[in-house]
Amino acid sequence: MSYQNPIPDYQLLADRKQEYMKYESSQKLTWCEGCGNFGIQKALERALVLEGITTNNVLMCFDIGCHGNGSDKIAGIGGYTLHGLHGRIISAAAGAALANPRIKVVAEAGDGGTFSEGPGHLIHAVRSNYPMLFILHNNENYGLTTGQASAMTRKGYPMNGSPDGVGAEPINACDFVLGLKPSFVARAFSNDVSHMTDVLRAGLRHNGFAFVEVLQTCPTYNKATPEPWYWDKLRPVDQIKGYDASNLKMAREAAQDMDKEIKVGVLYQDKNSVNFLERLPGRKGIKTALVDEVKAFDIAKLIGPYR
Ligand SMILES: Cc1ncc(C[n+]2csc(CCOP(=O)(O)OP(=O)(O)O)c2C)c(N)n1
Repeated sequence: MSYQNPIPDYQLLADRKQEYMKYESSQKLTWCEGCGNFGIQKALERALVLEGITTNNVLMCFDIGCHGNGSDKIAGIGGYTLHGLHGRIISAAAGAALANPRIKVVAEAGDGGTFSEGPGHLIHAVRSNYPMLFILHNNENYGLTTGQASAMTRKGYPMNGSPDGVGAEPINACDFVLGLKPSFVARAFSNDVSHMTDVLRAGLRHNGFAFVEVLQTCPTYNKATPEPWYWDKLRPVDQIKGYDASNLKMAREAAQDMDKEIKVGVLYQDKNSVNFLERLPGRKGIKTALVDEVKAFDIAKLIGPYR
């Protein structure tokens, strides 16, 4: 390990043990041994509890994939989860976030779903600045369907279905999103739970679309970058003298290098971010949420003749 972890807020977590236990589920987690999803789930649970967000005040949305198998194994008591279609979870989560801004919306998806099936949804969520936290589980492959190459797989690395490797360069997720003038971009490592907890806490507090890429170990299918490969390269930006997370140009430079040094932490944040709902002229001065304004409407007469 090349740097010192911040000391996590153990006392506060201990004080809130009852809340924490509500996020724990008695169901068996079926991820492979050493899978980074365990760490991501733990960090998210801790971040929610430390931010004082109870299970009935959050909607957790999952895409299809290995990470999505966590959807029925979190928030076991009184929590709300949604398991969507592959590559489409951002749009479903955004709808929920806009309909009821009083709840916190968190969406999670793999690199396959996000950057092959659903990049259009990601692009417009960033531009629109929907109020939600999005966690990209980047294990550099399609995990659930047993290790095919994704848009994040390293060039030339043999995978199931492409034994000679793919010829295309992988997409750098943070650099891609930073090119869209986002309001929040961060990166973390799945096996550094305390650092990731801090990053997710910052994302939960952000007013707008908070994009967090988690570099996720996948010992079963991604042999190119095993756990020690990451530890040797991680560099938290808050330990870099003069690093300014409000400077988009600096953030892009920091995001680009993924071989010599991998920058982690909040790479970029616009602290004056104005979210999608706040920007809508038609919603100015309206105190109610869209869910309060929905009225019951009897459609029986409309469908009557076709029953
Ligand atoms: C539109 C669509 N395309 C393909 C599939 C088949 N499929 C299900 S899971 C999966 C792989 C998921 O990979 P990723 O999104 O990276 O998540 P991971 O399993 O690695 O967490 C695929 C291709 C699908 N369910 N829906």
